[in-house]
Parts: sequence; structure tokens; C-alpha cells
Amino acid sequence: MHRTKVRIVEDALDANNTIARANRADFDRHGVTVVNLMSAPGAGKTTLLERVLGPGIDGVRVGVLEGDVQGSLDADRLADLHVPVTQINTDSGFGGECHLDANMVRSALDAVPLADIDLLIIENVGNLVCPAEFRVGEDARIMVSSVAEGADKPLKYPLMFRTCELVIVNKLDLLDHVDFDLDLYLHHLDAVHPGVARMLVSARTGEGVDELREWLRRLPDRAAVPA
Ligand SMILES: Nc1nc2c(ncn2[C@@H]2O[C@H](COP(=O)(O)OP(=O)(O)OP(=O)(O)O)[C@@H](O)[C@H]2O)c(=O)[nH]1
Ligand SMILES: [Mg+2]
Repeated sequence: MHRTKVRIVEDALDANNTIARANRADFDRHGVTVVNLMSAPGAGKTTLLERVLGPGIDGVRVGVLEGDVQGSLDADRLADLHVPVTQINTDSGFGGECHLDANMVRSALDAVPLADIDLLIIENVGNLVCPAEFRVGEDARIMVSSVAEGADKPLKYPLMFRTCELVIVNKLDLLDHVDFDLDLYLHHLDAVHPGVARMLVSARTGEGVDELREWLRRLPDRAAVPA
């Protein structure tokens, strides 16, 4: 019984990876670089995107694919910045899943103006576990954590931290108001994903946001280099 269950999970992930490769081929054909942006609920993904995309990224046309269980609150915030935004709700047809998978992203691709953008940022559903399991065809994964979540999170949710190209520590402005040992957090991060790129930012004050904008600006060049 147990073996069967494992097998089914493996098959599901294989199927997901096949669709993720098809997504990736479509993105490549249009020359679009794709970021999968993940975090626990409320770590600040949308606020960071507002900060980055408000002024825009020099020479890079950005589109956003918004993943939420329900509603379009985040998509509405970003559409105010005149960024092309496409909404996926996992509760309509996808069982209210706590993550985006490759099939959900594929189902939305017709609505994404791939010919008119260079960079697609996919804001995943807020969750520290499930999104890490599912590739969606992205070139890079960014994980946003915040100082309000505790220094132990890299140890407790290692897959999320291990599979990212960039880890952002957000809400730096709250550092003096919460019990968060930044050195310990970075120590745990290095134990789980040695040397991973990291940025300390505050979406509220704007600290560190230019560095993130620059990282995103240069991503298409880096992604074009074969691994
Ligand atoms: N003090 C402070 N608050 C922040 C910062 N970044 C975001 N917030 C606040 O944190 C709350 C959640 O921010 P969002 O950007 O909506 O978080 P999210 O990760 O997009 O949330 P979900 O999409 O629901 O997972 C909001 O009230 C933001 O104003 C920050 O750097 N400092
Ligand atoms: Mg959000």
C-alpha cells in the first residue's frame, strides 16, 4: 500500500515536470525569462513587486502571473502599475491547491502576452512547502522570507530554501521590533543551501530594492548561459 502511494506521487511529479518542460519551451521560443517567486503568506512578495515594478526595470518589459487560491487583490495592486498581469485562481478548476503547478501555469499561458515581455514573474501561492515541489518552467526561483517568521525557517522548510537561486530577507525595518537573530538565520541558510545568493531588504523603506531590481535586470543574460 505504502509503495503504491509513493509511486503515484512520483508519477504526478514526473507528469508535472513534463508539462514544465513544455512551458519552458514556449517561454524560450518567445525569449522570455521566468522567475518563480515564493514565500510564506504575507512575507511581502507583492509589496516587493510594487517597489520594483513601480519605477520599472531598465530595458526589461515585465509581466506578472499571479497565483492565489481566490480573488484578485494582488493582481489589482500590480495592474495599477500598468504591468500586464494575469490571474490564476487555484480554487477554480484546480481544487483550491496551495501552490501553482506546471499545468495551472500552462492553462494561463494564452492570456500572458509572451510576445510583448522579456521577463515573467510568477507570484506563487503563499506557502512554504508545496510550491517548492512543483517546477512550472521557470529559469530561477526567488524565495522571500521575512524577519517576522523566525530564524529557524531554513531548517524547518529546507526544500524551499535549497531549490532557490536567491533568498530575500524582507521587513528589515522590523528587525529592532522582533526576536530575530539574523546571524543565526544566515548560518541556518548556509547549512541548508551553502553560498546561495541572499539580499537583505525592506519593501517598506526601499532598502535593498535597487539590488533586487538589478539582479532581475541581469537575469535574462545569466539565464541564457547554458548550465
Ligand atoms: N514593515 C514592513 N511591512 C511589510 C514589508 N513588506 C511587506 N509588508 C507588509 O506585509 C503585509 C503582507 O505583504 P504582501 O506583499 O501582501 O505579502 P505577500 O507575500 O504578497 O502575501 P500573499 O500574496 O498573501 O502570500 C502587508 O501588510 C505589507 O504592507 C516590509 O518590508 N516591512
Ligand atoms: Mg501577494
